[in-house]
Amino acid sequence: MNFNLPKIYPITDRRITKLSHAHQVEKLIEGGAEFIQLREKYASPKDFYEFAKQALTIARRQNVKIIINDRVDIALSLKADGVHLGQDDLPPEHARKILGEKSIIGFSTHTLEQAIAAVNLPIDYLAIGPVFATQTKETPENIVGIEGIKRVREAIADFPLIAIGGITSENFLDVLRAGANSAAVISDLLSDAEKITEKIKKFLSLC
Ligand code: TZP
Ligand code: MG
Repeated sequence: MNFNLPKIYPITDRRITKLSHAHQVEKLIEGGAEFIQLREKYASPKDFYEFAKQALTIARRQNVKIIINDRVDIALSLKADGVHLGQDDLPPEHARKILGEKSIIGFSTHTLEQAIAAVNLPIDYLAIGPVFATQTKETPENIVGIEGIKRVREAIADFPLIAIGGITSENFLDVLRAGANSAAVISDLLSDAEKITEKIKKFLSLC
């Protein structure tokens, strides 16, 4: 792994914040974020490209890494730091061919079996979730719980593992203690657009 995976991995959401990705990135960086995913489920690829371009301009000034959700084409054309793919997206081996060795590729898994299979893919980290109930994903898979994180950690040795889904500053440390290297968070960081910076500082103060 040629990058540092911070313990908190914020993911942007325009529906929750009513803010542009760039503005969210600005607020998250102000609070100490170093590694941010841009997640855009509703805009056209054309608009997502423009949103991501603006967000990247801000992130690059601060040396913050930007991962693009779903869209290998956008990550490639903007030279983003990487891409995050789900089970139904372009498979990681094809994304790797397109993006090259230096790009960061993350991959979502929702069961122990998927996580075990994922460690053989050309990816830099895997995500397991949803750990807890979440309102953010439109059709969430079954909850894996803290026990699910522990089982995945036992099965994958020291492979970089991100937990996602329903993570808050209240359960964050339990998630890390269960074996996740990092927690990806949307709603608990973003639900009050005025407090994004404050909220990420709170997470970081717990690490
Ligand atoms: N994948 C699994 S759960 C989830 C995604 C994208 C949503 C996480 O959002 P929140 O608001 O942190 O539960
Ligand atoms: Mg996806």
